[in-house]
Amino acid sequence: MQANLFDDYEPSGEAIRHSIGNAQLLEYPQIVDQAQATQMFERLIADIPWQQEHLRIAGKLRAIPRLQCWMGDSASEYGYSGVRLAPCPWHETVKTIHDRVADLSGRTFNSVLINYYRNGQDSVAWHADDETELGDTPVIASVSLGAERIFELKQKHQTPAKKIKLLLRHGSLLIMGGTMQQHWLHQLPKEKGLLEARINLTFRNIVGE
Ligand SMILES: O=C(O)CCC(=O)C(=O)O
Ligand SMILES: [Mn+2]
Repeated sequence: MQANLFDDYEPSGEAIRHSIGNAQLLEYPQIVDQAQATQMFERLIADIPWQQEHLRIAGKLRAIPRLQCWMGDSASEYGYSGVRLAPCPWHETVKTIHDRVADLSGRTFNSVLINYYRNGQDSVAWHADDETELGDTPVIASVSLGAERIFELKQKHQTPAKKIKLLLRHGSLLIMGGTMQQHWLHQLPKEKGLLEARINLTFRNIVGE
């Protein structure tokens, strides 16, 4: 059992702690320098076996608005909204990013969902990363490469629901922890006119392996 990151761990000076009630967010604006982030971005675009996943909505199979790759230790099969993903083996660059995240957070992760947003028309809708295989209070470490995008958070059970917007920068890390996934939803909205691509890597731990 790893220590609770947010209770027992004092983040280094470069971290911004967002205190939002019972949920916890840590933001590291730059975990690798810009040139290295660009190199990583280009390598991942070229090397990752990107997949187009589909969801069944109202009886129709629809392509989700982004490409994805599920990567990790071989036992970390993962499912959401009826889609089951078998992991690809770790890519060297993803492992390098993982190790940087592990250094900063004091945690290791056995899997990562990688999203490729080709332009501002790609997005992810309101959801929480609350699948049972992630446990009750998952720590999700989210690394952004490429185009800056707005990331929105919204309270689940409050009226009016509090909403928070963050700008996710090239080479940044956002760590969501505590009861964040129980009490908040998050999304990456579409952005009109944006032509540049973005990659997001959400490192996760599948429990019970
Ligand atoms: O792209 C992002 O910043 C968020 C992705 C996300 O929420 C997810 O993959 O579950
Ligand atoms: Mn998510």
